[in-house]
Amino acid sequence: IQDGWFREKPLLWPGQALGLEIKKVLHHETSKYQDVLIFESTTYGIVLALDGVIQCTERDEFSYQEMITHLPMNSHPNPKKVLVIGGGDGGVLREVVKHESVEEVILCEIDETVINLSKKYLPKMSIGFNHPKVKVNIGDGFEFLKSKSNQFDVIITDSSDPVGPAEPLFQVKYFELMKNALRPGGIVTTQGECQWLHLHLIAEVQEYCRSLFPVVEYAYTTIPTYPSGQIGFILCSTNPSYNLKKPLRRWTEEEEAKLLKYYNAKIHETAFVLPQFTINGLKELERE
Ligand code: AAT
Repeated sequence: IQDGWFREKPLLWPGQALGLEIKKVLHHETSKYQDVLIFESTTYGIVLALDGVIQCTERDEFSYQEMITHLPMNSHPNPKKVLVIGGGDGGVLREVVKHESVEEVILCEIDETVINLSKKYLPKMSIGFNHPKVKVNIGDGFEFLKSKSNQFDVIITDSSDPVGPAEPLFQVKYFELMKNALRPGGIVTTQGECQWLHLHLIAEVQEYCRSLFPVVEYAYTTIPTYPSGQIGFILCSTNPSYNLKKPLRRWTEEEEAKLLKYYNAKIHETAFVLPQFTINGLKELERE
């Protein structure tokens, strides 16, 4: 925070940093796990930042939360049990319960402070916690998964970046644990960082996903307040016949207009179409 502006701490994207003008700091503390800042911005509504990195803003959160949820959910024929790792603001929960097939959704967030502050300052996202199908577990997602097998149809890892508490969530062992926790035909999706900045990381994660899952795909969305205005998703399926690039289930256009602000069946398909520098870069890195 300097001269009334918030500036991101660019550990994973050196040389660039997004700035947002602050109207008012609402809360700032160091929790057991991370530095937690909530402020009102002049143009993006309320903002949550962890360890100096923006996690969500009221103005553009729907792009990320809808895409990370509906890409896997609409690729699954009948998702009943869903697990969300991270996601302490509640936005992904809000999206998951839009699917009527869902019987139970468990959220495992490491930092209770994020949940409590989101309930106080981010009501449009934390509304997700109020749904009767939702159960909350406070703890490390990696540890939580160790005791789970054959339980979930969809697992969504809505995690922060791989520095700090989310570091284990980008390791191969974590993907093995997720695979083991899936029921037959299950799908996992994880926050997949940014093509402009992290091709190395994307290539590495994709490579070990391919050693575990028969189907691995990369999709992305646009979002002004994440680094370089884009964030990706890595989707993996245990069923080799699934085509994650096409929604298996879809809402009608009227339902889309009512329920959604970013996702629709058409954008589901285009989200997997990658620019040539990404295709070339990933191929080159795979050869290394
Ligand atoms: N929907 C908001 C987007 C996020 S929030 C990521 C959440 O993951 C945080 O609340 C954080 O406390 C939680 N988290 C981090 N590590 C773990 C862990 N090991 N187990 C469970 N939860 C964890 C992501 C924004 C992406 C930002 C891109 N630059």
